[in-house]
Formats: sequence, structure tokens, C-alpha cells
Amino acid sequence: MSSKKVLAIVLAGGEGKRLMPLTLDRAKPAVPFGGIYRLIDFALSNIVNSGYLRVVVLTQYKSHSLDKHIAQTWRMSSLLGNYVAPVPAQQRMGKHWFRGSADAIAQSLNLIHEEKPDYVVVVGADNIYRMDFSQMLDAHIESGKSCTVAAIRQPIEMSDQFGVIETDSSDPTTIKAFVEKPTVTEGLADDPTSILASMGNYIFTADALVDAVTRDAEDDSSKHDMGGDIVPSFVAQQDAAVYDFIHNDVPGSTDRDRDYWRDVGTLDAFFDAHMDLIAIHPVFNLYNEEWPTYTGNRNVPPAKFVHAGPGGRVGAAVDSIISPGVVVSGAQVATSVVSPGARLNSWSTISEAVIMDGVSVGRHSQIHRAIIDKNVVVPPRTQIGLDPEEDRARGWVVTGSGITVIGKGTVIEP
Ligand code: ADQ
Repeated sequence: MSSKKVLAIVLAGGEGKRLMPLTLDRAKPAVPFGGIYRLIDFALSNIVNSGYLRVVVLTQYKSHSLDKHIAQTWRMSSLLGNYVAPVPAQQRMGKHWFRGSADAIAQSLNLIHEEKPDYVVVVGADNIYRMDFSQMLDAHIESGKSCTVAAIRQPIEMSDQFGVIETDSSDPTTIKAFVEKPTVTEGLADDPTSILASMGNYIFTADALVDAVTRDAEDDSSKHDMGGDIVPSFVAQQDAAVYDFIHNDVPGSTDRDRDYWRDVGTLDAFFDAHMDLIAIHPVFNLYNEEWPTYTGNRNVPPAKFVHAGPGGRVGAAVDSIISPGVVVSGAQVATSVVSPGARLNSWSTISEAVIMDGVSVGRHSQIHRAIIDKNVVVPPRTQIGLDPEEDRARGWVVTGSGITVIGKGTVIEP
């Protein structure tokens, strides 16, 4: 690992419109994930496991639960100068909040001036993956460029969701072109069905980043976006390198989950990423102790499974993640992720579902292919996810692939 001084910046101000209603009153990086985590825990765990212990988290939109989570979970000992600090929009460049993600950095340049790092690692906060940024830093230093963009192959039909990178075979590490969210019709030479997508993770030589965002802040024609404006400005000067995620080797990874990376920006992707966790041979393995994913320790009792008899049913779960503090009382759970404090009562059936904190499911209810946000009360004999038309008529969100989503705290009419 390089002994250079590194500051990590987590961009955590995204609104997450496409995750509504889960982002109705929380920032996207604070959305719960995987039973006991929040999305930002994956980026922060990668940073800390990479050995970078000075971290600022740039927040803006509905940041209360994010701030609380960071304060409770990620406060590090300041003895060695280590910290994870949430920083709200500073309004240093006029009375607006952050415009784009580059403006968030421009407004917080004082943090870079104070810390005087050699390199700045800038990462998004809403992807699920494991990555060792110290390996990417070694490649950044070796490339001699001022900006390095992490990249992964993605299906060509998803090109309009990503920054798309072009290189040429004579010099495969220099980025020749970078276009933010284009519609691409021609794939890679060796794989026409794929494009090389930016993962939204960057390493900059610190002085070059300061120059670029300072110049960008004064440019009224810019949208002040990292992918849309800052990266292309380095590419235009042939000063950007690509780091292919395929070369990143995180300790304890398996062949199955080594290149796992998922952008969970939509409800369907968010749901599918949960199903990835509970697959029998998980494509993303939470149980890798060599590269742990950290989160808050909540002091709740162990999960309990009750046979609610006589005449009742065995409380059971299979192919599922059941968090501490859950009571499965005579309910049958399959292929689901259940968060702390959920109460699942007799004769109810829950399958292919994401059940968040404190949800209670009354007797004889059925839940299938659904995401139920925190503290929702499901009364007895309720059906969720069985009839999309009926679910929509009740005011619930139903996604394109038929996942029903019920927002935080909804008390469903019996
Ligand atoms: P998007 O995720 O669509 O694409 P963006 O909405 O800017 O880009 O979000 C990137 C990260 O920045 C997220 O973590 C978000 O929360 C945060 N963010 C956005 N605006 C912010 C602001 N004003 N202040 C602080 N944080 C902010 C990006 C890249 C693409 C790349 C995909 C990969 O732009 O090139 O392909 O990520 O998912």
C-alpha cells in the first residue's frame, strides 16, 4: 500500500428520485439495505478496509437519518487524526446548495486545504460492491495521470445510466473519450454487447482536483457534475486513466463475487440486489470476514422462531436473511430479507420480500415480491404483491417488474 497521504470524499447528496418512496424522507445513501445496513456502509467499509481513515461525507438532501447513522456508526477515534465527518452544503460559493456533485467538492475545498492530501479518492455512496482503493491508487500513481476512473463492463442497453469510457488498443489505460449517460449503439471490440462504464469512483492527484473544480465553479456553462464536467475536462487534456475493476482483488472474495458491483439506483435493482444476497451461492457474499462490511451495533436480542400453537404453525424461514430482533411467530418466510424488530405473525406467508425495521405483519397475511419500508403495519388478512392492479389502486408503488413498494410508516387499512 502507498504511504502517500489520502483523503477520501464520499458523495452522499444524491436525491434518489427513482427509489421513491424509499427516499421520501431520507437521502439515498441512508436507505436501509441487506437487513442491518444502509447503502453508504458499503462505500465507507471499502474506504476503511482500504486503509483510508480520513473521510468526509458530503451531504445535502434530507440528510437527518444519514447524519445520525454516521454519527452513531462511523465515529472513529480522533486520537490518530482519523475521522468520518458528515459535511452539509457549505454555501461558500453563494447562497445555493450543491448544484452538482463537483460543486459539492468546490464548496468543501477548505477540507482539502486543511488536510493537504497527496491524493483524493472520490466515491459515490449508492453502489453495492467490494473494492480495495489502495490497489487503484497504485495504478493511478503508475499511470502518471492526474485522474483515474474505475470502470466495469455493463450491458450496452444500460449505457444511458452510466458514464461511458472509450480507450484504444494502442494505449488501453488512457481514456480517449468519456461521455456521461449517452445512448451507445456500438459495443466493445472484443464484446459488442458491453460498454465500459464508469463506477462513479475516482482518484485524483490533489492539486489537479483543486484546480479542476475551482475552474469549473467559475464556468457558468457547466452543470458542475463529476461525470458530466470534471472527468471530461481531464480527458480533454489526455490526463485521465481508466482502472479496470477486473484487476481489483479483495481479500476473501470468491470466484462468484469477485467482480460484483451493482448500482441500486432503481427499485427493481434494489430488490434484485437483495435477492443476490440470499441466493444459495450468494453472488455477493456478506460473510467475507477478511473485508467486513461495518454498520451500527444496535443491541437488539437474537432472532426468535416460535411455533404458535396449539393449532398454530411452525414459525420458519428458509433461503432468507433474518436480522437480530426479529420474531417469526408461526409465519412462513422464504427467499426474503428481514430487518431488526420485525414481527411476523401466525399463518402469514412472506416470500421474495424485503421487510425493513419494525414492520409488523398480522395473521393470515400474504406478502410476495414486495419491499415494505420501516414501521409499516400490515393488518391481519392483507394481501400485498399478489395483484398489481389492486396494489396500485391502494396507492402503493408497483415497479415495472411487478415489485410492490410500501413507504415508511404506512398504516394499512384493514
Ligand atoms: P449517477 O449516480 O447518476 O452517475 P449522480 O446522481 O451525480 O450520478 O450521483 C453520484 C454520487 O454523487 C451519488 O453517490 C450521489 O448520492 C452523489 N451526489 C449527487 N449529487 C450530489 C451533490 N450535489 N452533493 C453531494 N453528493 C452528490 C454517476 C456517474 C456516472 C457513473 C455512475 C455509476 O456520474 O458516470 O457511471 O455514477 O453509478
